[in-house]
Amino acid sequence: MSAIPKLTALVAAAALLTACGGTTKDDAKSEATASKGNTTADPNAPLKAGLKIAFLPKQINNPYFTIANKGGADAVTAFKGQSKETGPSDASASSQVSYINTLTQQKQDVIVISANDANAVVPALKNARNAGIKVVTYDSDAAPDGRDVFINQASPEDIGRSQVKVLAQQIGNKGKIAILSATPNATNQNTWIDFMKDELKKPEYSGMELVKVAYGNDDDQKSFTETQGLLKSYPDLKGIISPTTVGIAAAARYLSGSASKGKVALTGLGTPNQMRKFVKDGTVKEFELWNPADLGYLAAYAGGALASGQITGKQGETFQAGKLGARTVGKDGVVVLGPPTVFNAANIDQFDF
Ligand code: RAM
Repeated sequence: MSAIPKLTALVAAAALLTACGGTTKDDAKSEATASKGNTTADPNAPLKAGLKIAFLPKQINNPYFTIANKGGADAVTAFKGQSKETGPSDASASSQVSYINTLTQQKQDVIVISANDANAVVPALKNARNAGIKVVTYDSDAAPDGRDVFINQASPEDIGRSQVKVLAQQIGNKGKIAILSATPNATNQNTWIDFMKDELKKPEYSGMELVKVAYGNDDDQKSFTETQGLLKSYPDLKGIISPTTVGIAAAARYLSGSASKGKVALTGLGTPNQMRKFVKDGTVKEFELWNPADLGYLAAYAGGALASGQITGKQGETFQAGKLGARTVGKDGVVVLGPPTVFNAANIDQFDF
């Protein structure tokens, strides 16, 4: 039951399609089908042992991804595969392409990627899929033809709207606010920000004005400087939403050492371990996050299920995700982890990640 003949057949099929001139939409569709192996899901297929699963985060030096990929590695160990993590040190749009190409050459069975850009990674991911590699996006999606399934942390609508609600409560629904995001291309942050903007259109927020979306590029220093810049440009700023763990930690560090501490509200998405001291010193009242380890764990099991033929990425298929139980593939190949946790002074000490 070697994977090699299968792979060779797939590569040959892909080559045939390319030879036929895959330029139209229909051709593109059949290429996608070819890369999915044209198989039917068999939920009872055993999870293969020895699968090679590679995690490719937005960037490697981000504590959020360190936690997520540790969760992923634990899952891979549990089903007797081999995992590794590789990736760029910056989260710029095309920084992941060369890593995808290397993983393809290495004949990994699964690439689990948080895309820095929805489109820039797609040609390389398509090559990987045509070589028989299963692609799971997690955290930040790529365009659907670049992947088999997307493991979404939580409902993007809930993530976006709830952060506006939390901030509004803290500032009495009044005043200038800003968003400190990750990179301008980040699919996940941009989706959440669209929902924030939509939420802000509601009459109860008519007294609030979004004055700027700043980008800290998920770089600690840049996020710190951008926060400083926001307060300089808008001295009457009342609040900041930072939907990135790197951004919120840097913004909190800036605020906690400035005259704005306790005066400018800050919320967003952060890890409890990075944010604990800023909750304790009164800089931050409340923020949210899912457990990144569970996200990586679920992504690993989805990769294992794809590579074992348990699922193909179609809506309605189900697979077992270890301690997270049975999971179902939803619309557009999306699997949702679950609702995030809200952290504040009352509960933050119960969490260690
Ligand atoms: C940062 C990254 C990641 C995002 C979290 C909330 O670590 O931008 O993509 O999901 O924040």
